[in-house]
Order: sequence, then structure tokens, then C-alpha cells
Amino acid sequence: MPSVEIIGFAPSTYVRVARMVCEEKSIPYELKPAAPHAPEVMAIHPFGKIPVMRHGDFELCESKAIATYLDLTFPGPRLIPTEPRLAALTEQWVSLVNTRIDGTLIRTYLFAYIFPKTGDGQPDRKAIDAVAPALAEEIGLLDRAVAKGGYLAGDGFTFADINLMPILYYVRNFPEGAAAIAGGKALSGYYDRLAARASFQNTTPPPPPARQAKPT
Ligand SMILES: N[C@@H](CCC(=O)N[C@@H](CS)C(=O)NCC(=O)O)C(=O)O
Repeated sequence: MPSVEIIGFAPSTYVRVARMVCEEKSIPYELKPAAPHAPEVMAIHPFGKIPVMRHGDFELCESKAIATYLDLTFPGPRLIPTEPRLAALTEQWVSLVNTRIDGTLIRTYLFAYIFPKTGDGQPDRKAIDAVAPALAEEIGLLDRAVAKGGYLAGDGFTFADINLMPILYYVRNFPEGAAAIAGGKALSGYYDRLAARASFQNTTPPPPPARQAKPT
């Protein structure tokens, strides 16, 4: 079987999601670094988003579609359950995270720190303060969700958890996000438990720019 190529750069949460699927299922894969809108990305994703995937002559975009393809094509643990309720709950949490929570936690909160529109490169305090209530509310929602069974969908590890963990990884690097996650007992325990998985450890991205700039 030809090897799987995941195309996109390592800091992207969605690229990490696709890589974690490969890791969880022990799928041999190659990470081909590419920025959004690079020609090799545009050739596969109509809007130039990463990740995109190539497997032999099959090309695919969108992280959830890539995960579904890999889960159905390769042996190893099923990450998207087949039992109808668990399958639907997995889909539900992927949708909630991708259509709302990613926007709050990554595109608004994280980006106000690492890609601020302040001109002097300093964190965008106005944007951070404006998004702080939504951040706290959505972290609270996630905390209540994982308090039930220890995972987002039912009481076992699924693709819904893979889809969330790369987001939490970044959020906890900044003060308001770290405080919100630490304040949610269930969510902080969940993070620590899942962060120990090899799939997470093996896909750790380089530090975000704001931290690279700080002397350590
Ligand atoms: N719905 C897409 C979202 C992917 C996405 O937004 N990727 C970001 C990087 S984390 C990106 O390519 N951003 C560039 C852009 O939106 O133009 C998926 O699930 O794959």
C-alpha cells in the first residue's frame, strides 16, 4: 500500500489532528510541511486550508474527512465509533468544536497573542479581554462534558477527543486559558490523561511565536 502523506505545517491544530489519527492507528505517514494556500495545498483544498492528504492516487481535504478515510481504510482501533449513538455524539462534538470553539479559543484568543494586530507585536489586550467571557464559558462547557464519562463522547477515547486536544494544548499556554482549564477539575484531569498518549506526545508542535520570542 502506498504511504500516506499529510500535507501542512506542524503548528496547525488541524494538521496535528490528522497526524494523531495516523499515530493512534499506527499508520505509516509522512508529514510534508506546507503553509496554507501553498500551491500543493491549493491543488487539493479549494480554499487552501491545511491539512490535505494524499494516499497513492487519492487526494483529500478537510480534517474530519481525512480522519474518516484513514479510520475506515486502515486497521487498528476504531476512532469514529460504529454504534449509532456514540457515532452521533462524536460527530456532534467535532461539529461543536470546529464551528464554534475553535473560533473562540484558537482564531480569536490564541491569535490575539501570537498574531496580534497591534502593530508593535504585543498581545492584543482589547481582543483578549473581549473574548475572555466566551473562552470561560466554552471551557466550562467542555469541563461539564468530560465530567460525565471522562471523554467527550461516551466513556471511551474517540476522534472527538483527538479533535479537541490540539486546541487545549495551545490555550493552556496563555494565562486566561490556563486559569480556565485549571479551574475545571474534570477538564484538567482529562487533558493530563490524554496528553500522556503517544499520539499526542509524538506530534508536539514547535512553540508558538509569542513563546519563541521570550527568552527562557
Ligand atoms: N475545516 C478545515 C479547517 C482547517 C483550517 O482552518 N486550517 C487552518 C490552519 S490550523 C488554515 O489552513 N488556515 C488558513 C485559512 O483559513 O486560510 C479542516 O477541518 O481541515
